[in-house]
Amino acid sequence: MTVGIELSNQLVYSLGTVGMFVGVLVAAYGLFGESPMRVTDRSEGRLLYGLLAWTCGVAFLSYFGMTAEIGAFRTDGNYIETLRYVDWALTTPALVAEIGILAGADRRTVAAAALADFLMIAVGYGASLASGPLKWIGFLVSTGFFLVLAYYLFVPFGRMASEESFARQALFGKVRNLTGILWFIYPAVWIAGPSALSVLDITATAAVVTYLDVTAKTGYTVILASSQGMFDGFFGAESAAPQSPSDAD
Ligand code: RET
Repeated sequence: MTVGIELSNQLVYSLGTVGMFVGVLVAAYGLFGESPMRVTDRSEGRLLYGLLAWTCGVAFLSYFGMTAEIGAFRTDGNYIETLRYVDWALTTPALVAEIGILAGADRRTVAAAALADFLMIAVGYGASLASGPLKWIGFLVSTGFFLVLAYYLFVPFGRMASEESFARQALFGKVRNLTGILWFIYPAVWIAGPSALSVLDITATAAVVTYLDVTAKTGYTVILASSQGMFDGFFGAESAAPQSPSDAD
């Protein structure tokens, strides 16, 4: 079925595919290579890179599929990308879990935050398909789950992270703030775009969401990798942080 996608939409999604591929490469190198682990021990570092490889890998496939116009359809004047929601449902809980692991949170708390995230996406998808008042009720319920998630990120995770090492607290702060701030743009774009008011057209929405997604996934992966020391030495020896007092002289 053709849905009338213009070339520029496909261009946007191809750029997204490339952006996610960069994330896959960085995460795979962290997972399988001999990259340093400055902030975590090796087994936990591998777990974090593994979750990011999954996150960027699923998004890579999803963007590839969206470039090929798979799973997109129109209802009631709305335009829905099914692959996008499948990607988000499978990967955003992994990003949330990763922040919880960095905070040193217990499993129950991490699972509760990841569940709130999953429900936010699932109900959001339902709201995209619905029309009339049901759409707005769905939007409000999804936003409610989002606020629960934000509470977990800033309150229990923040409290638990304060007992961790300084390097870990710094990394936790970076990815938590990236997530906490960037993710608030998604519901605003959802309202403005073709899922609801259609003030933004399909291509403009695709461009904004692709930019947000690549930052939330590949950007996140690069932040983790750079804090762990993967890029030390790439930009000259002087930018490499000293490992121990004996390395400093
Ligand atoms: C929806 C619609 C309804 C209300 C809310 C939403 C939130 C979505 C978010 C998505 C984050 C996606 C990420 C993807 C990375 O690739 C579902 C748009 C609150 C926060 C980070």
